[in-house]
Amino acid sequence: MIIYKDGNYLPEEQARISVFDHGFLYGDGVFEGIRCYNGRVFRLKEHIDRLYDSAKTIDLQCPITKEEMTEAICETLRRNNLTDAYIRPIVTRGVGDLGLDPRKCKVASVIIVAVTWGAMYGDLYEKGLRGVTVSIRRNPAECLPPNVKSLNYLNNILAKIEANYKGGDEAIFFDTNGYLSEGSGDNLYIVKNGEILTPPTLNNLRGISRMVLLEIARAHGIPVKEQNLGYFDIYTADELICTGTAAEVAPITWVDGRTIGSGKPGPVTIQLMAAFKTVTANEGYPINKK
Ligand code: PXG
Repeated sequence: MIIYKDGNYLPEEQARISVFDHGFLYGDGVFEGIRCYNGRVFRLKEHIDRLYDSAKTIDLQCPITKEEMTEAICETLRRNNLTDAYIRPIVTRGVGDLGLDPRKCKVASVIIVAVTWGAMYGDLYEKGLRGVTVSIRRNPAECLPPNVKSLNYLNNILAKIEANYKGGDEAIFFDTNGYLSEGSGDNLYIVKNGEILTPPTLNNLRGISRMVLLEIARAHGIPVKEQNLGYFDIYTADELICTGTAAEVAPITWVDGRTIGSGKPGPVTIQLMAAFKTVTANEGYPINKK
């Protein structure tokens, strides 16, 4: 495996970070998760824009331009002979001392890892996932905005741990006001009476797959509303859907012991899963420019 690090393409064993990197010491950094389908990187510009917006929010200067980042991502895929892959660009604060002051870190570090990663949930796309509403709340925007895709994922990991021991495939987060937020690594939607309802993005990550799902829904004439939702809306939904770059589009058919809708992936979910597949198979930034 070849890994990009700070301008070099290195074998995995040589791609090392310092124990004084604040990404490691404090989770001080940002990242993206991107997929490449059939030699084309899906929504690459949107992912790179979000990476730089995450960095800007935490006052982190990415040492390479967006154009250089685009090229480094494509070159990492080419050097690994990958045409279908999951790509993880990471920007860390860089090497400092044991104090948390980021001014001690003179240059940020950029790492890009690309791996083969098929459908994340296996046969659950047909069976449906088990969702668990967790007691831990999503970080509020006034503390750490969920819009920042930071290297500090402990909030999400605590949710995942709780879902794991309660027998779920994915956690369902609420915010500190009791409104539906998102999953540990995906955005959530309910289908009710033929409409798609999803929370506004102040309390969750502005998912790129979310943007795509809403575009597809509108193109198929399915009405979409962004509004605050609660437990009641989850339990009484006709269908429940989650989306993410890793998860793609997946049905949730069980939550906290309640069957959602028919207990099987519903018609709107099935339609959107198929449409999402078509879009990902046909769009994207080509890694080999002619
Ligand atoms: N919310 C959160 C908190 C995420 O981390 C999404 C929503 C979906 O966003 P995109 O842009 O991918 O549609 C994410 C994405 C995993 C995993 O293992 C998931 C993500 C990142 C890293 C790992 O499930 N996240």
